[in-house]
Amino acid sequence: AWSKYTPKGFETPEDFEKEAIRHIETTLARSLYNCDDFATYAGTALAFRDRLVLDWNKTQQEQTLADQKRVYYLSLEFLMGRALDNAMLNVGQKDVAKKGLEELGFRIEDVISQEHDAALGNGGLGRLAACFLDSLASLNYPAWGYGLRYRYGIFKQEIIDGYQVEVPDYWLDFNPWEFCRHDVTVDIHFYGHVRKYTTDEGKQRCSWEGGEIVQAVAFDVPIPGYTTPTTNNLRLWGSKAASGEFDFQKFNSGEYESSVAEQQRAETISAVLYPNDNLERGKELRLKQQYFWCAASLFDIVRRFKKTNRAWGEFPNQVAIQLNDTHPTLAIPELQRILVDIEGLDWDEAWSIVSKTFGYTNHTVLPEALEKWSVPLMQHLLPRHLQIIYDINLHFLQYVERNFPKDRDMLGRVSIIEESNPKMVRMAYLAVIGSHKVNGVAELHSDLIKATIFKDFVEIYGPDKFTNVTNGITPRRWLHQANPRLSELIASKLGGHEFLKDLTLLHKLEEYVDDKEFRKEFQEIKYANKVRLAKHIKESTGISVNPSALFDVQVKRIHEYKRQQLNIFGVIHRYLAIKKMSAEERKKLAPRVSIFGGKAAPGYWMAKTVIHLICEVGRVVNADKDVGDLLKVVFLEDYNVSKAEIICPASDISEHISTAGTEASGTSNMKFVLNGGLIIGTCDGANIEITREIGENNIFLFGNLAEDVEDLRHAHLYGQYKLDPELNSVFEAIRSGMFGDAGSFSALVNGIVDHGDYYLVSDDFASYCQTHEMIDEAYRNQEEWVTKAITAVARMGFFSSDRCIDEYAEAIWNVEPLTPKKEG
Ligand code: DL6
Repeated sequence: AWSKYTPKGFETPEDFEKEAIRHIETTLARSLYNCDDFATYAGTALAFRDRLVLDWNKTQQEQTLADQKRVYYLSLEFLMGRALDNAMLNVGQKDVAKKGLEELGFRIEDVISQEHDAALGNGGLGRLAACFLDSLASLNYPAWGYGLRYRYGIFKQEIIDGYQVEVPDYWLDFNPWEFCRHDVTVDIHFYGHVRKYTTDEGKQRCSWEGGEIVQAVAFDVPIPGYTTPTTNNLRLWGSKAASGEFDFQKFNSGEYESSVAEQQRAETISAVLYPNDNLERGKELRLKQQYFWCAASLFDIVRRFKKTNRAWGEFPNQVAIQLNDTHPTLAIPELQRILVDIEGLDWDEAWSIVSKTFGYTNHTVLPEALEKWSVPLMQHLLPRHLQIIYDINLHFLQYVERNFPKDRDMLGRVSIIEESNPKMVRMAYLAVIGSHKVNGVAELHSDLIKATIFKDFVEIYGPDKFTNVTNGITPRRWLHQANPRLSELIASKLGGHEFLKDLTLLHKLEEYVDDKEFRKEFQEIKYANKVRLAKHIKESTGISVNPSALFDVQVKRIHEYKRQQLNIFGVIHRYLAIKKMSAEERKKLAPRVSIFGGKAAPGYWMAKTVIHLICEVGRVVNADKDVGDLLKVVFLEDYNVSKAEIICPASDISEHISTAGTEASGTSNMKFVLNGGLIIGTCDGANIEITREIGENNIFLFGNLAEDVEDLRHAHLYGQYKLDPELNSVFEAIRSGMFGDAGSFSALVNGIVDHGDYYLVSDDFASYCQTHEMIDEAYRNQEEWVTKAITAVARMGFFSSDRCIDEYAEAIWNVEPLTPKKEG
């Protein structure tokens, strides 16, 4: 019944106009005669926000009344992108707004594009959290997201003279989507010392004293579900000085700078998102961020639970907390501290509650991304938590010793404390020990964590503690919003938009795979999306590309394991081949546009070198008249969610070519296929399940398998390393200075030639290039290509984030949806 839900208000475009104009004139104090796209965006956003707020309040009331188990999703990143388009579509009122805006003299696309992306994340992990929030609300789960309200999201990337330059992303000038809850604050404690004391009942207790206090302030963001009144809450914490104002005495005595120092120090905690993807750097401020957010969230969750007056033993029946990677692991000792030190529970009783409450999702096996914190740093910042971690470890190691008395080495291997210098706290181990379920994010990845980083823990706890939930994406944003024409075409064949709530319905599209009109329309939509991207490329880079060319896209964070270097070496190989081709051969070749996009972490020099090489290759190739439209190379600046919405629908082929075993899942692979693009990929992450679902004939797989990677690496280091001859020609071209100063790229080349080729670029190069030739060949046969693309779309039903959320709800959280009450 709720799929038919339409919220009250805006029954006509005039209704909407009235509200938007009211906001423009009163809330924004702007005259209608002086109203530009931005003011119109602001008025539209505020008008829609009013609608959301009514449903939001009601949802919160109903959830409180129902008093059933809730999910709390703790994530240091929520890569939300823009909210207005999503809000309009989810409440089913975009058409009304479009007409209303037209009547006011505005184009809805121009208005929507005024919004600043909410870019509080680095890449896949943060975007997954955003998709999950959409699915949780759309499926009516009582759920809250908890994160940090960074004043600066991920930096903006500018490309200047072929180099990445980072520019701060101040996104809060005008943000109508958040509500500051001045009354919801939590005091967060840092530093100080621990005092032991005996209670009146003669029990030994600990109290954390001294140190400093910073205040957490709640900012709430409504998360509307699709065609349901359920509007959940994302609570982001901002930091400020606990004393509130600056030090007046210091100010009066002329110490202006130090008078505001405390305030500034406090505000620094939530100031910036760390811009690293799959890399941890162990900075004190990052640890502060983590504790600040975990402590504030836990306080809030416990406060809500205590209002129900239930016994503590019921906590895990009311509360499921999901840890998005290890970043929120401090929530485990924090809950133990609250229960033992503040609420006075015994250790074992508290631990039984804690370990039933948490679930932990692992998103990487890359060693450089596994979090470890130095013991001295933790001792200094969080002295009581370090004690609790040591006690958790002691109990755990005693258990291990009892159960595996013969394996003496096991204790050292599984200890939360690594006996290095300095000693380190292994956060992933703490997360495993403190959670009742641990999951990976694609089948291969979930198998790998069991076979590698958590092998001992599988032995200790048994395999049932470990499970898999393959990632997914929300079809509302990644199909309906990003590709409205395709969404409407599908709806016209499936008899409505139900597939946006049950993506498996897409399978019915296979009936239309031979339908001439459907195929034609499908192709026209792809072409129109390519024209839209070509326009964006022209406007942002000045490069003209032919929309009839094959668009080959790789957009994601720049990382050696994702292998953009393999792609650009392949492009150079293609360029050299074209230069040698006869006119006849050239005629047979499908023109190509190689499109790259993605940010490199500011301190990741090798990734920045890869960006520079792509830009330099583009500079040379694009200016080569002899090559013309046969090959163009584009680096798109500042890849983000709203750009992905333009790019994903416009690809013919996209690249998901990580070294096998390194990409936990990948989610853009799903977005591209759902939008009618084919993919070239390695047997890695979710590519494997995509292949299983859509069929081997509809994907271009290449390269070595995960099980062979270790042996190959070993052979590189200790055997005879043989560089692929075609790759060698590419390197010779680079060394010749064909793409500018060869010295700039020497480390990139030498890493492969002289330093072990850790990412197996050379091993996979031949099969990569051959597979691209197969793609050329396949693309020449447009009829077959379209058949593949339509078939693939029809078989993508599995990859909805709704399916993931239902799996988490059943296998990990044990949470039921709450169907909203009908108005009556
Ligand atoms: O699970 C979401 C996403 C996966 O799709 C990517 O394959 C994976 O690389 C990414 N992992 C991280 C890990 N970072 N940390 N910590 O971002 O997660």
